[in-house]
Amino acid sequence: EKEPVTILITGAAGQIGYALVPMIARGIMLGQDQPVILHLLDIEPAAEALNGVKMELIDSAFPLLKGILATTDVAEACEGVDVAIMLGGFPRKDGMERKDVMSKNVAIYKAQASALGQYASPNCKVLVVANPANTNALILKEFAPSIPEKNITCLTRLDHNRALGQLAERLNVFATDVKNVIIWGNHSSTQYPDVNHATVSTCRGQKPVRQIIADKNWLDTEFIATVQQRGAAIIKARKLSSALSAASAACDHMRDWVLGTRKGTWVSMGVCSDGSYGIEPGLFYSFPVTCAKGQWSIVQGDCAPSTIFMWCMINLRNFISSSIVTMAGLKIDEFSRSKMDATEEELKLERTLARSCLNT
Ligand code: NAX
Repeated sequence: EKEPVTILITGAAGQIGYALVPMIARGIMLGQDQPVILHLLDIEPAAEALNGVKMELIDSAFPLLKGILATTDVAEACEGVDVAIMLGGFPRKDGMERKDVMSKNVAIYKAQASALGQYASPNCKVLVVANPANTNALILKEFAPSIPEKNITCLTRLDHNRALGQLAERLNVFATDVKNVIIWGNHSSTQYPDVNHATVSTCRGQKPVRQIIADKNWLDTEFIATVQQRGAAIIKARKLSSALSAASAACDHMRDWVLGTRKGTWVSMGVCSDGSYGIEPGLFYSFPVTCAKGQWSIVQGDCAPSTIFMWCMINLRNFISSSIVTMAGLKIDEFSRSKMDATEEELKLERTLARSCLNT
């Protein structure tokens, strides 16, 4: 039998936590042959509810579950963890300013980064789910310098899966028949769900989605807006935000990262930009990635000289300002470029706001 993997879940008494812990304990995240130990962290006001979750885990007698720690002590929770799923955060309440929410979360992520850096296993893989997810990941990176930058990611897989779901519904096929959509940028309403490289399997093989869905207008407007606004639509319907789909996406994200993506398939992950596609290095931005041997890499795609030339022209600005020069990636048209830039701008603004919160 394999050695157990220790997994930290922060905000474990919350609604995503309640959906996520049984999925992990059933082997959906790391595989049916992988025993796990769960470290559940929440804050003092949620301590009793957290203990209730622990009681239910005991009552489930999960064969793969080799240990449960439920605590409100951050240091204890981070001790020896191999994987950290960060669900804990301060929710936006009515009447709260954006800056107030940011300031609360920046403080939380700064403190938890230090604890992870100090107590987690040196190669711990981190997934930030709590909003603002990309910026929380950025803060975590800045305050946990001992954790390799490539080990810190944020969740945009839910948006990716939502895009697959919308296309599958429209085409009346299974979600598994559609692949290679891309979520670019921020996990917010400025994200850009891109179908330009997506394909659908038909009886005549894989066909581009753009070839099968002739209604360009639907793809360029309604589809994008539906994916961007899906979180709000769920809140309207359920009177609660997405939980089971978020938990499922977190499992997909970690499973693909640890066990690898399928050949010919990429997924979307929020990762620290290396300058690919002209996105400012250091920003946490969602890119198409493939994973192998526990490492993700940004999809670089075709490198025809004309593509490289076009890419250089578009990204002249970043070419000059960045010391990192990467190869040209997937072909990006003007429509996509402007949407990718807009979501990058929002991330820069969030970073400025987060840093100003740290200084006050
Ligand atoms: P809940 O409010 O149900 O749960 C959050 C939990 O975090 C609570 O139990 C709270 O006590 C705890 N918490 C607060 N401060 C903490 C701290 N300092 N340390 C540890 N725990 C702390 O929210 P839930 O619906 O579970 O959502 C969790 C987070 O995911 C939210 O920030 C939410 O905005 C975010 N989401 C992100 C998504 C994504 O795709 N990236 C999608 C779903 C979700 O909206």
